[in-house]
Order: sequence, then C-alpha cells, then structure tokens
Amino acid sequence: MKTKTLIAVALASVFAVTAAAPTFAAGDPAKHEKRMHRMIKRADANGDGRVSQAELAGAIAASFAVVDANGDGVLSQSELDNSNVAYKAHRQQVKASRQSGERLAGVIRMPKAVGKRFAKIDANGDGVISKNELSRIADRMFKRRDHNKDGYISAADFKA
Ligand SMILES: [Ca+2]
Ligand SMILES: [Ca+2]
Ligand SMILES: [Ca+2]
Repeated sequence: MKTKTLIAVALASVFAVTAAAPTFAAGDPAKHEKRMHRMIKRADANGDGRVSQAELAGAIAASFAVVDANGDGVLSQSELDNSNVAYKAHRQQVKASRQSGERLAGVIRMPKAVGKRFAKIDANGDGVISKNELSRIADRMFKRRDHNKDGYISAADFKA
C-alpha cells in the first residue's frame, strides 16, 4: 500500500507572547508597538479600538487575579516572579473555555516594572502589593502612555 496517512496537526491559536522580554526590549520601538497593540486589543473592553483609564484598570484587575496565585488578594514578590507560570496556566484555561463555548477573556501582562520596583510600589511597606497600591501605579502608567492626552491609549499614542 502506498497510501500514507498524513496527520495534520492543527496548531490552534499560537499565542505570540513575548517570553520574559529583556529590559532592552523597552528601547525597541517595533517591539514596544507590538506590545502596545496587544495590550490595547486585550484591554479594549468595549471594542472601540482605544483603551480608557477604566478599561485599563479593569484589565489590570483581571491580570492581578491571575498573578495572585494563592488568591489572598495581594501580590507577593514571588507571585510576580512566577507570573509567567500563572499566565501560562491561564492561557490553558482560556483555550479550554473556547472549546466549551464559554470564551474566557485573555489578560494583559503585568508590567515587568511591577516586579522590579516592588519595594517602591509597596507604598505601606507590608511586603505585598495590594490592589490599591497597584491601581495608583496603573493610573500613573496610563497618563504616561496617553501621549496626546485625549484620555485614551490608542495607536495614535505610539505612532508619530
Ligand atoms: Ca475602549
Ligand atoms: Ca497572593
Ligand atoms: Ca503593600
């Protein structure tokens, strides 16, 4: 018999997630733009192509829940250090939910700076980052990224 059985392996949605982007990536405009596009896509809850401060807050809250591996409502340094594992597990859940038709949403990544500047973000110095401590940083981050100050993060903020 000459018949060969070809097994077609369908690679379902290959997530192009940047694995632990090194710090110099921040200076690479193309990479930065790609990251921002992905962030906008995930955080844009109402689908108008731009991210409002409330949408960013919501997206960061969702990300917070994923990174908070032990579910105690605060982030420890080790939870942030192991966030890649948490995101991976979450992606599996998202995939599974798509198969069951439930469609769990993907989350944006916690900015690397949160793990790196842990002590600064931990304003009350109790060794963990609370939602309040993080949202303060998120608001500052939003204002910094909203270059044209129109109240939204959109493609216009990093093109030009
Ligand atoms: Ca939006
Ligand atoms: Ca925790
Ligand atoms: Ca704290």
